[in-house]
Amino acid sequence: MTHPRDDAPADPAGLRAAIEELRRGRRFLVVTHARPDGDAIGSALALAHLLRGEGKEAECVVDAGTPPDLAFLPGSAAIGGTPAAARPPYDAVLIVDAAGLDRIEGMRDAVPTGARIVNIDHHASNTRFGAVNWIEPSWGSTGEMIGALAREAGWRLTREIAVCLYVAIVTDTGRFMFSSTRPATHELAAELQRHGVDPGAINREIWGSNSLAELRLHAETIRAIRTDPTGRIAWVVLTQKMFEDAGITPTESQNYVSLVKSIRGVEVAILLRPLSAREVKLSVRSEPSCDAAALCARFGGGGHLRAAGATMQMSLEEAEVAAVAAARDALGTG
Ligand SMILES: [Mn+2]
Repeated sequence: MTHPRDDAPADPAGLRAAIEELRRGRRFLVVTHARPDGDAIGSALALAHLLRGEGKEAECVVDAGTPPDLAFLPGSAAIGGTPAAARPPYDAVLIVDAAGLDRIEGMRDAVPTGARIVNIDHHASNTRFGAVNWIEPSWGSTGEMIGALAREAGWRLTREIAVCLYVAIVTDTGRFMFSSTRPATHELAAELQRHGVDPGAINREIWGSNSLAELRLHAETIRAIRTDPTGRIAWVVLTQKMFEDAGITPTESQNYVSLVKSIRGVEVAILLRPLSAREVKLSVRSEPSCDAAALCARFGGGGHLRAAGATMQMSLEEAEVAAVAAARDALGTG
């Protein structure tokens, strides 16, 4: 089986427009989605490092700052966690890995009114909220987009940039194992390794740094998995109490939904955890028989065909019923 050439962007005009914007400006604000994962923080930092390498100013703000488990990324300590950390004016605000402007949540206040927004993202559900939009829905990570941008612009990679991009890519492609992984993904990873990335060291930082408490929470999560009678839908509800008992703060990178998805025969895996009394974070992973982004869109969210999420405005109990019913609908087993 041969693969078509896959390294060309689907939206070359978007890429060119983004580069033009970055070449023209001198001062930039870089923002990404709330509760950031490795792709969000890695892409934002890599873009900021690239711009600084070109003699420009780039500040990063992210809602609540860098999660502790990604604090090893070069430059993460300088990321602002509140809108007040932004110091306008900016020539453009660069928003990465966010499907909609609402996804940056509290950092909307950091974006000056009337700011020129450059939207760089790989979610099919992206709402094209920027003055410039570059969207690559078939690419597995925003990190791959930043890598392609650097190459197209002829900007030099440093070890710092390579580490940030590698973490973005390795996390969002499920360690190069999701179906979104392209030959070009591996080619970029190889280039990043040649720029000083140590894959073993990154593996230890991300997947080999569990505390015993985190592993115990894994065990609790597995214990709490429920399945529907067909065995095609599995879900888990993580309660505040489970986190409190374990003494753990929830973060996006814990990725418990993959544990649920790993059960043979499961086509839709659902993870629910409370954000507040009437706000529940929904995460969905699916087989091609279910469009995860469409499922999450029913609750105001979005994402990718096989990995998506939403913030459900209801109680945890209501969210469980609604999410499982939506999965049954999606599979036609309702
Ligand atoms: Mn991403």
